[in-house]
Amino acid sequence: MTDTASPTGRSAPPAAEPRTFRHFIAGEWCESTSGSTFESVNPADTRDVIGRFQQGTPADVAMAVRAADVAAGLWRRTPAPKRGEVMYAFAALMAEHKERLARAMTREMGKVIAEARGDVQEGIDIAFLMAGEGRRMFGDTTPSELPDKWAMSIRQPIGVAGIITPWNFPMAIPCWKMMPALVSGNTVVFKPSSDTPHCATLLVELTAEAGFPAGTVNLVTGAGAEVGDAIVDNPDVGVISFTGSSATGKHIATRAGRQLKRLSLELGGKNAIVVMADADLDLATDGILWSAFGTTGQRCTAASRVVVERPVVDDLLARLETRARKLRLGSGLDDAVDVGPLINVGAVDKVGRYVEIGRTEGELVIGGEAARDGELGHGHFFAPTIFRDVAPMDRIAQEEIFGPVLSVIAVDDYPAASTAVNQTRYGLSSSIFTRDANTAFRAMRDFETGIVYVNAGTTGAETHLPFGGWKETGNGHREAGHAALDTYTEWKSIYVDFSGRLQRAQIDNQ
Ligand code: UN1
Repeated sequence: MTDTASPTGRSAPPAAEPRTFRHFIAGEWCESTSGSTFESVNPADTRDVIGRFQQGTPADVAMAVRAADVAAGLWRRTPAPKRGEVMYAFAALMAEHKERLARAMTREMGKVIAEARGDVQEGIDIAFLMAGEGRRMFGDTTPSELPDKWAMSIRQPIGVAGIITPWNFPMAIPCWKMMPALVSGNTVVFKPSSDTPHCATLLVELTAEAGFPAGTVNLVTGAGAEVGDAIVDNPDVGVISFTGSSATGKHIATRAGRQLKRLSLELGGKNAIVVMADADLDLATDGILWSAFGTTGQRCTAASRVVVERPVVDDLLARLETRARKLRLGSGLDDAVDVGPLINVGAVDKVGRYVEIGRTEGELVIGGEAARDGELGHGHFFAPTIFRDVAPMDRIAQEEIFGPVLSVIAVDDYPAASTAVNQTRYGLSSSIFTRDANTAFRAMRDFETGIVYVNAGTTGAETHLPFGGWKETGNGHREAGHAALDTYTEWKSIYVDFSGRLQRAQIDNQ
């Protein structure tokens, strides 16, 4: 594990000359047919170049899919408990290397180190969960309607899974997708975001070390228009899983739809926290700040709306403002830092544009600009921002900003709060702070989101429950939990007739 001559240079100290990393295809680290590379830089300090990565091409994708297709023949016949054992080894390796992986993640993606550890842990959790799935993967055995006949259903792998992942959870999300795909007997072609190719490379190194056979996990880095589209279009890729923007999700869905391809999408969110007048306001303040400004607001599950009963608006806002002023921005490797950078300059521009829109819609309470003082000037920092007096249909309350911008919406009562929560085209996560059990149960029933929290913020999903959203947040699939297996398997229903005669269902037994 300390071999500095490893093909990807994983353990080398930061070098003056950035290293060049490679694709991983058919068990070999290899260069792109393009002959060109791109850089990954530290968003907290763009002078820090993490490495150069292969600018992948459709030809690279074709090779990776071929390798995955060949490997799929053997892998699907490897007993699922054996596949689970390899996954268990991978999970254990991730746990062993948790700190190294977390530090690399903070350097490349920017989230503060405690959160990066959480991201790695989420990968470990799903790997252990799915390792165990190798010994479950339950189907049903059920009585036949006919005598002397057996009926059962089993799951079977689809073949090659195309895994296209974002930068905001650069280890957890690839693991959420690759682990269920692999344990159910599929092989993988993995294209990570071009903002976090190093995190992806580190993960793939560990899959190889854990013993996933050559060709079961293939990594191709590069642009969505080149690599992503080629994966989606390749007829030998049977299932695609994508997490990212709604715009890209619709683009992928259109292409995949032409081939009637299985597709799991995890897209935008505009998640709301409701604060009832009877709530514990200190607890609500903790939950709101963590959900809105943790990961610099760059979670699909981040809270970007607070819907609050009018009598406590001023009290809640005073607490939020006081606490938000104390949040420290900086490099996430510094333990004292609360909020890291945005991912890139495009994100700073986008958040800035929404703040300008917000100034015309609500009243700015705090923040509202990029943070460029001193060392921060080398990175993509943006001050935590709160708007008040926002109306439910205002643009800043409707459109996904994916940054540290929170809109506070005042309402008269629970029905108005519930309506506001649901007045969005997204439906990932929601939460309510209340001390009234009846109100809590109404929210659990009424909120149109895939995840509902009571007396907690909108983030913090655990890997053994289904993860995903309603409406335009997705297309009906779920990640995590055993629900994830539905994305990566085909059901096969099997009938065995041991009567020795022709038995006609729905006819002979009537
Ligand atoms: C995401 O932002 O896409 O619930 C994933 C959470 C994390 C996962 C977020 N466990 O916030």
